[in-house]
Amino acid sequence: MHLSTASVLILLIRTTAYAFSVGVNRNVQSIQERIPKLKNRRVVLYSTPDPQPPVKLARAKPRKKNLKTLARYLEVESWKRGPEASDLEVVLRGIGEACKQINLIVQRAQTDDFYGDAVGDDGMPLDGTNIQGEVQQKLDVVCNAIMLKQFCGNSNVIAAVASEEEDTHRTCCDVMGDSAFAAGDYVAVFDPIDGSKNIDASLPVGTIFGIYKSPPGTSPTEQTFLQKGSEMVAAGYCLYSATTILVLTMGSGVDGFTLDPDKGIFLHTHPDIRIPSSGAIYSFNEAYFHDFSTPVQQYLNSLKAGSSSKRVNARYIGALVGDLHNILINGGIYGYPGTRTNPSGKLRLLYESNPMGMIIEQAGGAASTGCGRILDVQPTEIHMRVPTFLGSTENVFELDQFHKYYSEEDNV
Ligand code: AHM
Ligand code: MG
Repeated sequence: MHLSTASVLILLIRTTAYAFSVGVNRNVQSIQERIPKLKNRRVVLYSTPDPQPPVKLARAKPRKKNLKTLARYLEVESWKRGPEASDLEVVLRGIGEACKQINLIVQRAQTDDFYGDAVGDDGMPLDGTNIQGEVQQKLDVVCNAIMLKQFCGNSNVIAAVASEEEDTHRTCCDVMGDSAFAAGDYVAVFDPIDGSKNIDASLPVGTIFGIYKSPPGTSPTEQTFLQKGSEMVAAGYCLYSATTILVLTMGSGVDGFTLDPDKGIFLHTHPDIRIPSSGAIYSFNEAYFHDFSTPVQQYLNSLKAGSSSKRVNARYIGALVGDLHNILINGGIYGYPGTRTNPSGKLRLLYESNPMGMIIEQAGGAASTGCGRILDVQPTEIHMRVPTFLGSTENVFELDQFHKYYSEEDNV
């Protein structure tokens, strides 16, 4: 029999390995003889590993932080602030519930059909509305209905509402179809689902709201809603993003509450939010650059040219709540300026710029039209628009200086 060199080599390796294993196993016996504790144990020093049972993946069980719930926070605040805050406590608690419902709808937007007109099981159009989700409706209509129901039906605090989704303001009697809902001392403004175009691409969207006092003893008219933002008693937003967070102010500081996905409750994760006094982020839709006014163009150019003290970063989600939350946490400036075709810009004063302005100011930042404080603008109609710049004080101040300088130059 003729053996090749390779075969000889393999034979040699196998023999050596066997001899080694025999040697090692003898060694094991001698070790066991010398260490009585090991006598009846299986000791393996050299062998191929036994097949292991499949690894059980432990379910990630994070330890919960010890955080206050939104309900508890509101309870304590209302105790600290007195009767007016007790009214707000009920309303803000209801907003928390509405945000939870809208959050679920946003999460189901890709898998459930919320589009098109309401239809019944037979596919025929329905004229009624059903906010429970059994009936297919447009997503913004469903979210609007949720907010209406929470504001008007949850308590007797709110007397009337104005929404981005409604042509005019509505009394709570009208919303609920019942004259029993006429008694509230407050009115609410809201945008149920801002940036809803983002939903198709699974990007962030948000809900924005503001609350005003209604003159006592009168039933609210359109005039009741045309109060300056500085008169607001509470404002907030809910961001539906990587986490769902509710940020609110009752006129002394800003607090944030993250929705705990396991417990389904908002927890006080962001006590006393303060915006950095300056920041690197600028958040503008620069696609409209050539349509912006000269001061805004010059400001943006100066940022990019690095003439500002810090290096800048552009971020634009296209949903005010998402963009502004980023600025609130990290610092910088959000801007939706007027354009040559729309000199007042796109954002609505009552239920977008004012509530966001109040939040930003309460967190230590600034809210400007470029030519003055947003919260000082006298509204003339419910859906009025206003150029909007919100963010860190130093950034907004710098933008305002460009407006001042260029308007002075125009007047020379
Ligand atoms: P909407 O209320 O119709 O959703 O529009 C408001 C949104 C804001 O959230 C966002 O900042 C802005 O529109 C984005 O507009 P644009 O696409 O023109 O940049
Ligand atoms: Mg909007």
